[in-house]
Amino acid sequence: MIKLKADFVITMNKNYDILQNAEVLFDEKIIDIGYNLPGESIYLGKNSVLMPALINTHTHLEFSSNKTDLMYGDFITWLESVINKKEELFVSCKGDCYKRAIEEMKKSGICAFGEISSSGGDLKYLKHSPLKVVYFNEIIGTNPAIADAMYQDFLNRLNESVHMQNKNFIPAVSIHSPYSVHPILMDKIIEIAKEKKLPIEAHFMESQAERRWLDKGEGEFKLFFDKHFKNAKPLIKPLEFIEKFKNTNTTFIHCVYANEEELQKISEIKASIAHCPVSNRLLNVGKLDLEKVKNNKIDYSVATDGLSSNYSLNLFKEIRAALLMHTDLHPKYLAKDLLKSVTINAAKQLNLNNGSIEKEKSADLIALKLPDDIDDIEKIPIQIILHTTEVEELYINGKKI
Ligand code: MCF
Ligand code: FE
Repeated sequence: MIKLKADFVITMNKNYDILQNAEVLFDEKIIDIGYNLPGESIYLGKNSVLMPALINTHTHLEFSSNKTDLMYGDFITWLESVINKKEELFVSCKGDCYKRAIEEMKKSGICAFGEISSSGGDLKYLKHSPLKVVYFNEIIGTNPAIADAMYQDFLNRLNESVHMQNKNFIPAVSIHSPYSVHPILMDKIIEIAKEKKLPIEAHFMESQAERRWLDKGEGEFKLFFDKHFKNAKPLIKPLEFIEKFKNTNTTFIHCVYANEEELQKISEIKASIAHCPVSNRLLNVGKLDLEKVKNNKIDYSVATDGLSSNYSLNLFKEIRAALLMHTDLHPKYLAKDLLKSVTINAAKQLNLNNGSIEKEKSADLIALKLPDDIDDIEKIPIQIILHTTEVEELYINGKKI
């Protein structure tokens, strides 16, 4: 049993309680939070903060060897560069490359991440990860002639990951996007997810090109599809796509171009959104309208996406970018929301029993220091985001990492 005492304990409970000079008692799970709890306490020091560890809901670690290979600035140009460089990047990401990616996340206080696996090549490097992994086996493919083969390959990868399942490694599924997966494949995979209660992630309405293609079969995606697959047509309407995920735990990634009707549908089926602001900026697709997301009562997480569209997997850097980018929102309240987005909201999306400091939750915690004294707890969220890049301590399942 360990008892930590901090100047500020951010619980991330429903009331967003921040307790001063409080203690947290835990073993693998959180036993109690409060004052004068039994046993010797370890004081985390002046201006210390103890809070739930962060959760990065959406990564693509297979691309972690990318630094200068991919082309930023335009979505379709980026996609072409991914198609050209993917194999090369995957081959060059081996043990050390995964270790570095995980190390960077760990330093920024991440205890768990959602990994989109397109090849399964990452499994052997991630199955013994020190961080919790929710492993999303990705399906991609619109060509009915090879749909069976794609499905079989997907099933093999999924089964392998299901065999690895333990409390820190959780299998899941990902349908790449409405423009890149055949509806027949979507249905089969959603059925499996329902049956096995697996979380789902799907990229959705990331670019203007995707919007035009799905609405009208026009635009840059038409040129892209004409070049790669002759006579392609959009295979599904965006609303129909969302509707398919009813009665599942689905997170739609990006949603920059989702319209009001689609956001309402996402809300209605109780799905959620992952927002990747740096990725959206680098692929130059604009930014998610967080105000509309909130008005529709949709929970969102903030995630880094992969090094395929980011320079870093550090989640504090990501929420700092979000804080600075969303100039239409009040920074004090946005900061509060952003901390929620990478803890309790993210935990819900990944089906994890963490993300808040409450009894019976996994003891996944971080300790960090504010740069100076704070006279009003209202100031804490924004100051944490402005001044934290790496954390002082990370506990996962009650063990210091
Ligand atoms: O989220 C970003 C941008 N949107 C779509 N896909 C990806 C992202 N980062 C990596 N990807 C992967 C995706 O999982 O790139 C491939 C897929 O395997 C694109 S389709 C050739
Ligand atoms: Fe992504």
